[in-house]
Amino acid sequence: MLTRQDFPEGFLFGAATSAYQIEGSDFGGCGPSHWDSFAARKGKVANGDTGARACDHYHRYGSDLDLLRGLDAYRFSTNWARVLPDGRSVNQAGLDFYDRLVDAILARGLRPFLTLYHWDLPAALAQKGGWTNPDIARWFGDYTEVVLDRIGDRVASVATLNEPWCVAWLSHFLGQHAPGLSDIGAAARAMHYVLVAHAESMQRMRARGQQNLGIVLNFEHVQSHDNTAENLAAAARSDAIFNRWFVEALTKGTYPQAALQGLQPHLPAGWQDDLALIARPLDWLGVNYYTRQIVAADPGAPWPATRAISGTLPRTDMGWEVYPQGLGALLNRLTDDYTGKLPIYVTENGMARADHCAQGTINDPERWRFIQDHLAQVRQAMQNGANVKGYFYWSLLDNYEWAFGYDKRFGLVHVDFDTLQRTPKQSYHRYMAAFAA
Ligand code: IFM
Repeated sequence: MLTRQDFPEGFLFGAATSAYQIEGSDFGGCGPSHWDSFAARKGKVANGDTGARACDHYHRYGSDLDLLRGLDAYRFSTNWARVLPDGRSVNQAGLDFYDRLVDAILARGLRPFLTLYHWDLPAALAQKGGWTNPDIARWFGDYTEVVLDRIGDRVASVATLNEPWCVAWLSHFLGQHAPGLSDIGAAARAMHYVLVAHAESMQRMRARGQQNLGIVLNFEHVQSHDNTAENLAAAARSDAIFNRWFVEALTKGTYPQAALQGLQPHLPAGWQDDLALIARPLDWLGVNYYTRQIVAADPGAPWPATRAISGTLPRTDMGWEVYPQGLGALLNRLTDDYTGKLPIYVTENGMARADHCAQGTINDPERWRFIQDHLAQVRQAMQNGANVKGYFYWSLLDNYEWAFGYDKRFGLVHVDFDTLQRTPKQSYHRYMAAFAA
């Protein structure tokens, strides 16, 4: 079994959450976000669930943070719609909440790892086109400054955005997340503007002297179904859109050709001029990793004309194959091809499981195996030269799993969504025994 001793001095162990998924957006003057509008549309979110109450972390953050005592760091986000309910005017109660939250994180000896955007776009900004409107960069820059004016003096690190692929492609092309579009033009604009918004936020933070700035990207291990030329090319397109688009722009100032093939005609005029700013240096890169994807060509489908092939590995409750080797391969690929010595944090990794609480006990050995197997890959990648500095389990609590509502449980800690009772799972006890200082 791997424990803290198997990792270098200073390697951080933590857990991650996000605002909309746990806080409860009914409280404290939070405004409506595009997730509230999306969930109100029939069939978009399981049971029509929203984050209105979620885990009621807004009121229970103190005892929730107590659960993390002994770990090194806590990754959390601020809700844009709580801070600026109409997208422009400040909700002081929202900032007061994050002020208390950061103090409470520090009081428990944890480093606050802030993410500025984890998908809770104010509905008022979504109505103006959200991530497809070029003004999003200025809006996001202004929001960045409002948040950091209040808590920037105490956070250990700041990520601009969580998972821009989800913000852009999953939400505007695949239609599975808010705003639920299936429009290649909107998707291409969002793929670009999300990076322009990152660049604007970074520039504002650099100008204020804010330290330790990064972005969190999601990656999957992409494999071709077989060695035919069509399927290899389809896998390359998928890899370019999912894995390469963002990291290549951020580290090299280019977009991959295999993705430009389909996206270039829809990009805004002058997009090339933004790349120099997008590629300004990061202090670290956040890597979220959960699974692999097997890809084949689908000639009848619109570009990128790919389809997913079902693999044969054991799956989590999300239906995602468990493929730890993909994390090791990814960390080495990123190091070799993009990041070099840049510090990397595994900012999310975890599994959903249909956990049931029986007399106050939840035994989830598969989750502990999942964590151990992925950490073994992290360790191996570090031995091969990857500069990995920390690992955050997703997630501390069972929470609002977006389009799946409350049906999928990723937490180390079980939440009963009727009573809101928290019950640490077996994996929580093992995680703390192995990795808490
Ligand atoms: O719950 C999400 C999180 O918000 C972003 N990354 C993936 C997780 C599991 O789907």
